[in-house]
Amino acid sequence: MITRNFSLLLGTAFILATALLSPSFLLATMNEKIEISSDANGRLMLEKRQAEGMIAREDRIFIEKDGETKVVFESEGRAVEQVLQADFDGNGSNEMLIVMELGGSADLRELSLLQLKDGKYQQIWEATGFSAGKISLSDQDSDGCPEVVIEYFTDDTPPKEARAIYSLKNGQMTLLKTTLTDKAG
Ligand SMILES: [Ca+2]
Ligand SMILES: [Ca+2]
Repeated sequence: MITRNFSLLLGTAFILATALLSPSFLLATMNEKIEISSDANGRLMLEKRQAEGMIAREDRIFIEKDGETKVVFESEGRAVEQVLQADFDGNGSNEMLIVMELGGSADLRELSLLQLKDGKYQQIWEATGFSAGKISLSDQDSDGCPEVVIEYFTDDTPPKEARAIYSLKNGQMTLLKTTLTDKAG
């Protein structure tokens, strides 16, 4: 009886080892490329990367043109969820709003805004801490440029639904207003 159980155990271990070493398991490492947009400047691509057995994401945003690749953003452990391109300040060129997930129980979002300066994308704003944040763009003050609208939950107990509106004016991202949208409260 003991011998049989032992051989069963060996058999299970063998199957497990085979599964772990098989190419299909190795391919579980995420490496997915998504085209965000494409114009005369090239193709803007998002590459979602996750090393085998790791939780942290090492995503990259890069521009592909004439077979050359130029990395414009690295997520450094965060997962890129959305990349929104719009002319937030009306200066004639599109900024890039990157929405990232930090993970964890609060399901926090982190935002990074990149602006084209001297032909290079540079981060001009970063914000964090929007629990279960949903990010959208709409022109809240009717000046023809979109604002960043963030619907999220506050860290009150119990959490309340809130909305924050950010606007890019004169090179500065500023909080226009925060309102509680909780109907129950
Ligand atoms: Ca702009
Ligand atoms: Ca506006």
